[in-house]
Amino acid sequence: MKRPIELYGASTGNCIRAAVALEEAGVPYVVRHVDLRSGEQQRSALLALNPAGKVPVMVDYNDAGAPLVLSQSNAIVLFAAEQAPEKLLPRDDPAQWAVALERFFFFVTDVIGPSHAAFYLKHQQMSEAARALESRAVQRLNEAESFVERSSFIAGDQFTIADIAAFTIVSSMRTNLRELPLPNLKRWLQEMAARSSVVQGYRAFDSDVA
Ligand SMILES: N[C@@H](CCC(=O)N[C@@H](CS)C(=O)NCC(=O)O)C(=O)O
Repeated sequence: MKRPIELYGASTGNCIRAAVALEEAGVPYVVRHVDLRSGEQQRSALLALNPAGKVPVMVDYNDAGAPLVLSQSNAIVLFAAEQAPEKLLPRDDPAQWAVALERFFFFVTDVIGPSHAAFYLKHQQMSEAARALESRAVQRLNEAESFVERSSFIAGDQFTIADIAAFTIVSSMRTNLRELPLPNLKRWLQEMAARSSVVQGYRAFDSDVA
């Protein structure tokens, strides 16, 4: 019998994003909790899988020999999209496929990247640089309002990997957005929060088995 996919992680945006994608694709997985506060990510068992000592880490014990180990949340999202063709990434229309990828990378590189760098700088006591990067990320989120002005989802009328990349980061930045007039992005955020894969993805790290 095939061993289920293992998802090492904790209740953080990057890990939840990976869990939401597996949930949405209907891929069975088992959660392996990593206690970041006690530094479990630096212990040998996790370092053997990801020498960077970070989570999420996904291990797929497929039949093809060596297990597949992925240690980037967004690679796990793309992996999940491959497991459920059409569900997370439209394939029939090349233009829709390209827009979904473009918006996925918009969030990965223009919002998640700067926002994580800002978090790092803050912890390095570089508050001014952190604020500059944070406001850059918020500025990009203002642009995302137009994505959902005329459609239900970030890349059109279908839920895609772009919604997954967007959700955890928009959700974690919602206090920065409170005063901003972004009615469509806020409506989208509420709808995403109620989506079953999102609810399950958030719960994944509350118990041992998802
Ligand atoms: N680019 C990676 C970032 C992974 C990352 O920064 N993980 C954080 C939790 S969200 C972590 O493991 N932090 C623990 C540490 O750095 O010691 C991804 O998207 O998966």
